Amino acid sequence: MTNKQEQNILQIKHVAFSITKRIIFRKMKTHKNAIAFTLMTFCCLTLQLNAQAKTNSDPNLRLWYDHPATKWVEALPIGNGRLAAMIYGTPEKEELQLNEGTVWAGEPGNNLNPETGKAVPVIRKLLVTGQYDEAQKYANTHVHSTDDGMPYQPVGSLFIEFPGQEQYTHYYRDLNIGNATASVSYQVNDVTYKRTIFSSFPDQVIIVRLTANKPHSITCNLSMKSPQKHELSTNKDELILNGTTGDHEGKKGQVQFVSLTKAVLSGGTLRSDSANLFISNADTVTLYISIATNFKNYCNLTIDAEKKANNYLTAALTKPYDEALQVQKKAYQHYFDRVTLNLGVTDSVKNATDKRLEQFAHDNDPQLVALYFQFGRYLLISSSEPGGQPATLQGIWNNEMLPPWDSKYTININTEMNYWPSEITNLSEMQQPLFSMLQDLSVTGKQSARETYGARGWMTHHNTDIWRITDPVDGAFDWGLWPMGGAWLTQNIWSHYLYTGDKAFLKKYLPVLKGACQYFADVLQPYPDSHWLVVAPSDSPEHEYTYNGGKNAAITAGATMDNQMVFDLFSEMIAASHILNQDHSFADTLRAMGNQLPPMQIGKYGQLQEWMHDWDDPTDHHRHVSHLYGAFPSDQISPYHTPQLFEAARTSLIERGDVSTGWSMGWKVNLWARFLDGNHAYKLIRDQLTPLGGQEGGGTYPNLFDAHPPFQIDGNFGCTSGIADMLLQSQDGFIYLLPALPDAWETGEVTGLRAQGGFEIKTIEWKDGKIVRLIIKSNLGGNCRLRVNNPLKEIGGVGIKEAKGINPNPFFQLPKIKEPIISPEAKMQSISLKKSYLYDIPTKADETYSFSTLN
Ligand code: FUC
Repeated sequence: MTNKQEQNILQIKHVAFSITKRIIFRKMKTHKNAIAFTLMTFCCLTLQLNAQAKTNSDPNLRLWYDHPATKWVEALPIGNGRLAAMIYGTPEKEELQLNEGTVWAGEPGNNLNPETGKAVPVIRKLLVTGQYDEAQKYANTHVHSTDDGMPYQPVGSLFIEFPGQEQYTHYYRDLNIGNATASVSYQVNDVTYKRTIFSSFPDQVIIVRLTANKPHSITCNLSMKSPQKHELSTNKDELILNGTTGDHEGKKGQVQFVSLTKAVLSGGTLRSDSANLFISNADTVTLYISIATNFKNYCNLTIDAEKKANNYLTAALTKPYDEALQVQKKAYQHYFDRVTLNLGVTDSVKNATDKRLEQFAHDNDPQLVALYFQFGRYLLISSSEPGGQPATLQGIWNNEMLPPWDSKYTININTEMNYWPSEITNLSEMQQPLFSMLQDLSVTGKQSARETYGARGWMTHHNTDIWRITDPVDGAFDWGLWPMGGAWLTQNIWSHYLYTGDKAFLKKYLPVLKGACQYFADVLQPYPDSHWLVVAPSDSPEHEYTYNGGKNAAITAGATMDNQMVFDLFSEMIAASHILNQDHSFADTLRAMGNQLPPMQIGKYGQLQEWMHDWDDPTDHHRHVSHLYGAFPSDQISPYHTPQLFEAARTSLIERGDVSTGWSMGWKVNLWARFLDGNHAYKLIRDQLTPLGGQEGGGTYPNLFDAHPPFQIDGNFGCTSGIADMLLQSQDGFIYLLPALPDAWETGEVTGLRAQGGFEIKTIEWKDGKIVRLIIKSNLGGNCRLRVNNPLKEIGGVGIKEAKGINPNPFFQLPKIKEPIISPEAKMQSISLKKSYLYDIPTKADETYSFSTLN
């Protein structure tokens, strides 16, 4: 059966299932029919099994290569949110470069320097009197924290040498993202060797299985290397590495880690010396790699690392290999199988992944986009599991002691971008580590709020790390004195609520949201000659402006992005207070202050102004497009509700250009989706899926890691989110299906995406750009307002009607955006929107609704 046939059968089963389920539900309501329930459970199981069989065997869910990796960015990543490896797949010497999520340099402690607190009032005064350049110079000399954050660091590498295997044939290696296993196979002297490697979430170990198709064929030596301070030893069949992380910028490396590699043989013999294991003539070898550290939380390093590593290992050894593989697949597929994407398959799919990437600009290879999309989901599951640390700048994969930007959390775009795909691509649980970090920051960030700014609540600047530092990093300059980290990160609390309707979650995190608001309620400053309140000092991330005919500064008061973010933050707290019926008087204060935030402004080129003054330069291609936060990820700029701002934001994006750093292109895919221009969004995907070196700026490495360059994982996540946003949006008061479909994807199917209001878009199938089949599950009930580009009819007659007025569903309420101030020089054009149809469907919780095209 071809993959296409397999998918068709699955689709037919989906329809059959939803119809059967509807009939059965009706029956259950009237007769409480037990037989019907059994039948439904059977249907559910059959479907689940089919979906699983599909992802297990789908050849389109593989990154594969016909040669070993020679560079780190060719190696293939596995991970369970805590334990990760990069696999090179070299026959004669395998390398597994190992990471554990809590192996960071340094020790607990914040990075406050009292000098910053003293400098803030001086900088503020210079800013409000228009002395920007002077404010910048003063900040540059006076803002220096005690440290600039600690680097995330590697554990080391496990090497498996296979003497005499330098000459091989029939080489193949892959990463199957359908079941999260990597494999390598090749032939030496008529013997076929195979390696299967995975990082198990249920068992918390990495397992390497070595097999050969002839008995007694596996002879190999195991050793380890680490760039950390470490000691190597062995204990019979176990290779042991004890290490301590690096000192950095005055902080002592205090994370102790233990790596245990246990070899289990069938057949053959094993001997060891002080630092190596030697295996001879085995039939199969299974290696269990267990790593643990003394890290308990950001302020506590009291875990017994050796005991923890031993406990994981002992427990893992009780399970037969096949069972360990099955439980890992099941745990992974629980998340991964929720979404499928089919954009069509061409012959290009037969080529190795690196060849496809090279040819993507010239080939018709829609499946590479689907693979890249699913790879983003794979990376999020593998680097951000509940209970672990949030995905860093490189996810969880890093081989350097001093990685780029320390591979820490850059929170003026990059960490937020990591989580953009989480809700829409049905991986809501993967946000848990981020929420947990927010809770930590709401404690450590109180110190910065109080001591650096004299404010209540909590705050953080543009970087943090595992110790949850909150004061400026790398000086003031174009980046450091940006007090908005808390404001941006907390948006995820609200969007999680909008997607899930989880009130208990909202209640739990309300203190975090409230603390972030308290800080801004205390620090907003009156803007001269106006009634406005603004954030000062701040910057529009990493971007300088030129004023007074040639002076430069980045430090500013009232950057557009800050106004937008404080507006969101306050609106969210006001809404949360209403939903949870608490903090009403604080909400009133925020309402009054929110009314004094400046409106967005449209400058002389018709652009959305990035700053309070019309300083924008239309020839500037800076990678950050911070003022467009209002269009994505926020919902303040809309073609339907704020058309002038929509047009201005679009003009700004056109002027910024397309090709840029990897993550910048990822952001632009989302923005072009929000501007309802599928072809432009697709152009950005092409730019991003360009091998590095093929253009100025970023692109993609052979292992599909995003290239800033260097590797940053944010671009992977940004583009994954953008692809989803081209197919589904729900921020604008309705659910828009296929809002930005490019001509290149005229036929396809996506299953399992999520929308605000607890709607799961079980299936959208389209042909020639038109939806032909649609299945939506309502988890919370309520009005489902749909916008579609072709007319639909509901199957089952629950009542689809043309939508009118404001959407009554509480998850789709839009805050009122102030009218923009428009420069008299701006030549505004009115926007023209594609014809679309707006429907209302009343839904009940846990019911599924099917639609087809209206011919
Ligand atoms: C921001 C960006 C850089 C880089 C760094 C990690 O500072 O401006 O381009 O991505 O984060």
